[in-house]
Amino acid sequence: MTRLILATRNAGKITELRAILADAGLDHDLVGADAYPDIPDVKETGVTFAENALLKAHALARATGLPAVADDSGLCVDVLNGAPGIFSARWAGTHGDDKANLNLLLAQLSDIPDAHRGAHFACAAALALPDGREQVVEGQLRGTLRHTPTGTNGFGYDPILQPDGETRTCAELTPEEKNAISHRGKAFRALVPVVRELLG
Ligand code: ITT
Repeated sequence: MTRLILATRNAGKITELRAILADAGLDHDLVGADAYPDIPDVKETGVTFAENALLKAHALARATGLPAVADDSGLCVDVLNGAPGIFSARWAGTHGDDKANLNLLLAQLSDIPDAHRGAHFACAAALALPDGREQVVEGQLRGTLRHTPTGTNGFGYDPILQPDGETRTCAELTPEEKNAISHRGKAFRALVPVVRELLG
């Protein structure tokens, strides 16, 4: 069975990726980057989701000699011209402090009425092989930002994004419901045929 590295240290993402890839019928041996603790974190120096996803996937593929998939994702707010965007994980300063990031964003948008609270989650999913071959695909989930966080599922900004056509936030959806419509679900389902083509 071909081993495939999931190049992320975000536990919420690893859970989602395992479910999305298994549901899509990918029967590769999926291993999280946490299985390789000695490999240093890659600096996300790209200026697009796609560039950063490729940086992460290539770094892990080079370091392990195994094919790697990575995503770079974030929340893009219309009235902030797409911010926090690629800075979503460190919007309040500390990388991965989901609560501080969400609270800062809510404070910044406190005067913005519902009609102007449009936003989307974006995800670029990348596959990199040790020989340097690469592919990247993207997915989005459009919605509206709530004024107060609701729900306990998921991670990051899930408690404030209400997908279009839904009455609940992403954090009130079951994992299966979120994966079926999410930016990450769309991007990784599009990546599966690419993985099959390049890895067999
Ligand atoms: P890795 O780089 O190790 O994959 P990370 O958390 O740093 O983990 P990103 O750089 O891609 O990942 O940042 C993604 C951030 O965007 C994440 O921390 C959340 O704040 C937000 N985000 C992305 N997808 C999300 C989702 O499905 N639900 C809620 N927030 C999400």
